[in-house]
Amino acid sequence: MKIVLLAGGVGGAKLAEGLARVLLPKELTIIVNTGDDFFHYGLKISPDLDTITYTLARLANKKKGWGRSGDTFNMLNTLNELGGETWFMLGDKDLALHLERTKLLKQGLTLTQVTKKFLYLLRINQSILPMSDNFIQTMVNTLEYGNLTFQEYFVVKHFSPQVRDFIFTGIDSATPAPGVFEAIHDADGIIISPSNPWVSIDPILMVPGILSAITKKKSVAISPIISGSAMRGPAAKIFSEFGITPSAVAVYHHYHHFLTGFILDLIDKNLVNEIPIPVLVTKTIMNSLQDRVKLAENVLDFMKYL
Ligand code: FO1
Repeated sequence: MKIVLLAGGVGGAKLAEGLARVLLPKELTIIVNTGDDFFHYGLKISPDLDTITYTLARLANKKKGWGRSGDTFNMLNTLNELGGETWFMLGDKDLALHLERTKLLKQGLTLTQVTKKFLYLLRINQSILPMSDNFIQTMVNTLEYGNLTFQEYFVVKHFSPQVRDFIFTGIDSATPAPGVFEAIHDADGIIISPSNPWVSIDPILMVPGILSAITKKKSVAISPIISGSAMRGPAAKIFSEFGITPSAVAVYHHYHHFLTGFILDLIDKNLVNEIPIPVLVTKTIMNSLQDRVKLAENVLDFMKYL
């Protein structure tokens, strides 16, 4: 079964790992959000691409959900002694990847080509594609500070400011990365990972052409909100700030215009009747590798009958 997974940060990476254990490498393409990307010390940082790549390479720091396991922070500590910016914690091994990516981009490679090169070197056989090779940046318009970059909002301000709106700068003139349309066209199904609908999934859907391509396919979404709250991050808080009661039903409505099926956690099984399309009720909380594999298997079985 050929699957395209739309993924952002940690929630997407966990399901990607489960699917990678169940599907053949060529059956899984992951289209990754790049709205979190930013320049830091002149380096082009693509956090969600790195989280997914490190996870499939089994190099990810599972506890933090970003960066590499077993990394050291000598550069950062020295930067601190020099009075530098240390709010974005770059590990020494992680830094090497940002240095190499920035050099390759400056030489004229696209983000897709750079990602493909890293996948080859890390011996990852699944396809991981940025949503676009164009630079798209998620700006968060907040009540307290006006426009913040995503990283300023998420890391510096710990997503505490009140969100009024999101602006995905550069998205209107962006095109999907090479291979994105083909992967969606050839897929037997599309899975929307339990990532943040607002800042991880919406940017992917808003790249011109992607939503209409997905609408033609069978698609399912796993709710990132369970009994009204998110496992981590600001998803539930943002729903509230937009005046929407955070729940799995709110997530369904966020995607309802294209979804074929929806996946709810066992805790929310009482919400089934509020969702007018086929629903799978299963354990969606992924702590162990076994949880990730089991969820992947259950979602794929569910999709077979849609
Ligand atoms: N998130 C944090 O909350 N604090 C950090 O210091 C931090 C460093 C970091 C370094 C590399 C990287 O790839 C991601 C990093 N993240 C950090 C996560 C980052 O903010 C991403 O945007 C999240 O993945 C949100 O999707």
